Amino acid sequence: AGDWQEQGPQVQEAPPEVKKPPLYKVIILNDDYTPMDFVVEVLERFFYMDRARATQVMLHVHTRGEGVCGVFSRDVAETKVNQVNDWSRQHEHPLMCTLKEA
Ligand code: TYC
Repeated sequence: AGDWQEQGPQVQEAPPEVKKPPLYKVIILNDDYTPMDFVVEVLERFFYMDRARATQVMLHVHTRGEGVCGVFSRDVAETKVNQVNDWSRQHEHPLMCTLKEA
């Protein structure tokens, strides 16, 4: 008696020890100036899309205003956003990428 290991079913189940980390969507925004080819190349380079998928996402963004490039941990999502925005600025395009909690 008193040994917790013998209490079996009476012992209350512990809450889950580890919460899943929140996920973030990386969103790409439309603008009037960035060339379509450049957007397709960004999606291939930073999000590993094939040409068909990258073209589909680019056209979705072009017609709808924004679109999801992928869903990642916060660290990875922030890195992708910075990489895309830096790359676009280096190439003097106004293309904008941002984060949204998934
Ligand atoms: N709207 C741009 C054009 O007509 C193309 C474009 C697509 C720009 C997607 C940004 O995220 C974007 N050249």
